[in-house]
Amino acid sequence: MNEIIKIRPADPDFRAEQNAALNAALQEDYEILGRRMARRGIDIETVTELVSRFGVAVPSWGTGTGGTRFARFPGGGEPANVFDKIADCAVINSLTGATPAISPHFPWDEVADFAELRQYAATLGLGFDAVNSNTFQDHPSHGDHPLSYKFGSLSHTDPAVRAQAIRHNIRCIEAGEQLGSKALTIWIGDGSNFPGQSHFGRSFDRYIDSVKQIATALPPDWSVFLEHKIYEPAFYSTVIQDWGSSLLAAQEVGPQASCLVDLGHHAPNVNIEMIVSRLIHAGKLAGFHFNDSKYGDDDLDAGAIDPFRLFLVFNELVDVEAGSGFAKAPAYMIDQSHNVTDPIESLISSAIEIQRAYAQALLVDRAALVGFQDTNDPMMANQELKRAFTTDVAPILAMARAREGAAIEPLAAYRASGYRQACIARRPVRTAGGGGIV
Ligand code: AFD
Ligand code: MN
Ligand code: MN
Repeated sequence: MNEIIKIRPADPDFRAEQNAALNAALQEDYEILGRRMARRGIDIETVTELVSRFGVAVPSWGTGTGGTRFARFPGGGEPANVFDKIADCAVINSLTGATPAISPHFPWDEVADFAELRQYAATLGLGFDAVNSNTFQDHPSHGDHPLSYKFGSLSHTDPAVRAQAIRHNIRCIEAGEQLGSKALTIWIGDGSNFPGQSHFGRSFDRYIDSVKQIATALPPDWSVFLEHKIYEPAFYSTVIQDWGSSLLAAQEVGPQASCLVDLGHHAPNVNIEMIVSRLIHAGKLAGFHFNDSKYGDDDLDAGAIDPFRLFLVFNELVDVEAGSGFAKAPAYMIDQSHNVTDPIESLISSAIEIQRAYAQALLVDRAALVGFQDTNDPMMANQELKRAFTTDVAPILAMARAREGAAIEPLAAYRASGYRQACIARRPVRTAGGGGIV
């Protein structure tokens, strides 16, 4: 069905060939780092093992070129359908060894036979992460959505539109069951552009009522993740605009509902790592959509702008892991828009940056940090975090990849593979278009 998958990144011999020239230097760097870490009482092998087990899901929509409100400049060889998207995800996973699952979006990724889709992904070593519903745009070519979402979906004033959006979310759960997913992520664009346009309280009540109805369709081992976003497409008020609204809603919906943190969905300068801590306290941290930003929901590559913030988020997560542990492990997913890069390269780079932040957070001496906190020593407490953050953990990441048969240098191997050129030759040309944020 998709002969492109036979192309080199998926071939272990190709990766071994690429690694051959790099193995000796890696071994040397890894040994030196191991000795440095041992002096601080950290066993490098323990960290490498944890890094190897770390996985982050790739969004199916991230494999295509994104756009801004103004334009989209299509890249070459973009995926034409969900099978192509899965093939691209398999390339990312085979080179990084860090992205074992794909997160589908409906109806964009709708197929007639979900069992076939699951099977296809499994043959490429991929599973399915959270399924995403889409009631933030209209789907005129899709029979399930005759009514418009222009004025909202789950919080719409018209019960018929709400019912249509609820039905769509339930269908997403049904599709996800066939794919082996365990969670539904709901992000809505509902909100208002003008003061007075909508009633804050009533629209929030309607949203909660709708999500409660969706939650009744969840299998017992499933979760529903509520994703907040401060603004856009609504510019005055958004129904689930912040973690407070998200938490209130999740608490009312019940134990299967929790709050998803997309790093780009906050006001500038907000302390996201503290929000993470508060959601952990409430037992309501669902997981993440990783990306980076400078001004708003920029959807830039994870770690591209502020890697220290990414590290501080992981510092909170590792703190829990090292202590009481999570009742349910947070879901890790990337959510970015690639406007000027090859999406596969951006996703490879982001997966590595996320893994890097995790590895750095594992290097924090937790007992020492607590000591500095409890004795009110801000300088040394901060130094402890900085020491972990400034440690070059690249040899750990590369060794984890080498041992898994992934690529020591994934971006270089990807470029050497000629995969994109093969896609350009085989996939239909996409025409340039108007705006479109996705
Ligand atoms: C949006 C949101 C949400 C959505 C995705 C797809 O973050 O996760 O599902 O991007 O466009 O900005
Ligand atoms: Mn998101
Ligand atoms: Mn977003």
